[in-house]
Amino acid sequence: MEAIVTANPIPARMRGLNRAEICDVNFSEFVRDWSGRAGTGPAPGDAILDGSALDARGFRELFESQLVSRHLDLMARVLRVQNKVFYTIGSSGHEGNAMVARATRHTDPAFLHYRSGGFMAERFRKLPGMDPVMDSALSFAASKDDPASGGRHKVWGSKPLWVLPQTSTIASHLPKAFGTAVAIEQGKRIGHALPIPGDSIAICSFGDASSNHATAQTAFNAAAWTAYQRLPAPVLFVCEDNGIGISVKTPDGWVARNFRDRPDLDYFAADGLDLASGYGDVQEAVEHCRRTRRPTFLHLRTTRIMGHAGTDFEIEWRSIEELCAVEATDPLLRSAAIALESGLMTKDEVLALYEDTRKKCFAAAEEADRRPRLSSLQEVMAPLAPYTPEAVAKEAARADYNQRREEVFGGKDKLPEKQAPRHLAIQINNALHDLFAKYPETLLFGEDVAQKGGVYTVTKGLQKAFGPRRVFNTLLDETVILGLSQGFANMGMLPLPEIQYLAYLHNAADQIRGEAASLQFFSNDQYRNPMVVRIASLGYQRGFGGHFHNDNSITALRDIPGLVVGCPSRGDDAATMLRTLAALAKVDGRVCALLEPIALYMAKDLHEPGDGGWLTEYPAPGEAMPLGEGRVYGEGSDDLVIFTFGNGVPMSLRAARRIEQAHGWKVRVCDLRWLVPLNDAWIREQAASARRILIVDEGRRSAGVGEGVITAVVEGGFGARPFRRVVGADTFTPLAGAAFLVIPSEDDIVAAAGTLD
Ligand SMILES: Cc1ncc(C[n+]2csc(CCOP(=O)(O)OP(=O)(O)O)c2C)c(N)n1
Ligand SMILES: [Mg+2]
Repeated sequence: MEAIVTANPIPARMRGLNRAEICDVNFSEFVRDWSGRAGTGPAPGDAILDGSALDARGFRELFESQLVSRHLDLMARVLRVQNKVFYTIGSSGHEGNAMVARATRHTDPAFLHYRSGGFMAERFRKLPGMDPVMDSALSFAASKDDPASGGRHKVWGSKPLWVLPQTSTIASHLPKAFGTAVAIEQGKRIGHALPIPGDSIAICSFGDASSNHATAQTAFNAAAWTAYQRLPAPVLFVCEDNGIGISVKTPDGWVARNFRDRPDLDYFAADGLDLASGYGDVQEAVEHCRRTRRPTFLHLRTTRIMGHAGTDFEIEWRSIEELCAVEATDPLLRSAAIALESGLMTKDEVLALYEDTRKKCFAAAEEADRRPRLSSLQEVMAPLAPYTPEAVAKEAARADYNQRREEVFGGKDKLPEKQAPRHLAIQINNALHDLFAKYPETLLFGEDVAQKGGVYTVTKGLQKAFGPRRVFNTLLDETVILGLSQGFANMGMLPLPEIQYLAYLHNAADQIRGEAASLQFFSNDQYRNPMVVRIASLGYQRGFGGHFHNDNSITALRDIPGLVVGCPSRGDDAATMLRTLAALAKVDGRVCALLEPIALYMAKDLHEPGDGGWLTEYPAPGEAMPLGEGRVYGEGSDDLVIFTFGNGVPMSLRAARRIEQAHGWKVRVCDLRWLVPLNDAWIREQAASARRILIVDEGRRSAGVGEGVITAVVEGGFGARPFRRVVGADTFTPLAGAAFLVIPSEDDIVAAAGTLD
């Protein structure tokens, strides 16, 4: 589109610092000064302009949505300085994204760019009785009544409108949008009752600069990888291209060049600055995505006026000529021109609508400012980690799927609880079979999990038993695995993703840290993405060396708000823990991780070769492990209490024997089992009667689990007892025998106990 306002010579008024004010005045002046020929005024069902795919009614509504979006921005700039509004990243210049909302349905799940205010306003039309102005104003004001996040963030979000609130991390929502698209199709294939119509598509919008991000690229790649195999992935990627990211310009033509010819990512372009000409192209892209179920890339031309945010004084780093030229591409000027040109509205009507919308936005903002804000820590955290212990315990112990499990295991006599004691890998495998029998909406996926049954055969037989629709290999990308998990969860399924090694979780951790674990918080618990992420973890492996297969960093999981992390050391515990994790996911929507100690997968003996001391019986359904409950070996032994987990448990039990022999002490070993959150009360209870305390933590020294245990002990008032920590070094793990130098050994435990004498 050509610039509508000529920027040369630039009048003094337009050289001002406050570009929001200038853009505001530009609109009114533009309308007042408009001197084109007005048409006769189309009827509601007529094309707004000759050749446009948009009718007059549609245009009028889109124009109104654009104005709502614009005036919310202008209001935010004014009221921010009065501390009535707390967010000024706006949608000005992007209002044409309203077309995407119009061409889609309110049941198409949407993951939106922070500039998709026009989309949001338009989507509100899809359900009767909803008010985009008030709802948005409440979010801008961080009001407790904000229907999207309950005052926790200014987000575009709505439960009834299927807009799942996004965080600020650019591009991080693309993998889950892809995941949601796949989930719509997968849900149908496994006979799962979807919460939305079966021909829905997933929509996500993002900026031009964001399209370069690794997290975005991985979603495009995964979508194309899927489509290449003729598998459906109905995701509409909407790139709102304004040519800039904060202050860095996207090279001219880069987005088109980068995406136009990508195989299996179908490219459409639309002018988001012009409703009359853009709408047909938007519609075409949407219809293509819905009909073909193929990943579709809609390149939407936008512009950015009023800076990146209220704090971005563009005039300080851009020439005034350039600024004015950009402002002249304001899509609202074009919409006003269309309204006038078509004869749909008079100048007075346009100006009245403009001012009326302004009034509504300010009135809503003032009202929102009078509403209560979050005022206590308890209120803030209420939706973060819901926990209903009784319901979880009941669900975890629910055992009404006997018939199904008999089929799965091949008859009553073959049920795992009727078999001889087995090692950890087998019991996890049995427990997974049971979860699949219990929950028909369970899916297990990851790298090598299907035919091969995982690197450690923990998932062996699952695909055979439950089919390739429920157990499948993904492409090699942890970000995508976790994006898929969020997608399946969004569609009401229970994902059990596997991360092949703990080191490779760190590679994609933001998908849990910033995304999955934050959804309940930022949606005020209206949206949940429950999952149980299984991760092969920790050191002490004799067969497979090196850092990345022995990673022992638990710290990165310890401070993720709301996450639950369990770490079983033996097979029966793993089975009952898995039941509880699945119940936490089902009942309270929690995001859970199970750290499976690789070195214990096959461990059979405890003290002597052949003693079978680390084999356990399979707990029959009906048994479950309460969240936070540890296991005590040597109840009543008080001379020394060892707190530990994972590999530390059998090591400490062996060391305990030696300590008992050397010092004559009675030793109690306490397996924490639950690492996040730590059960401080239980730790204190165990510490209360301890004469000496030892902590055996195979994780790293800094900020590891051991620090949490010590804090609980000291805060419990037991800090005066002699205590010591045996803990991994703050280092990467070397290859071969040297690996054992960096993590606690049995000798280290015995020696540390000796210092407590
Ligand atoms: C992962 C990440 N890195 C950096 C930022 C800081 N940041 C916020 S917006 C932005 C620019 C985004 O530009 P673009 O994708 O073009 O969107 P636009 O703001 O232009 O609509 C940056 C760098 C962020 N939010 N997330
Ligand atoms: Mg941009």
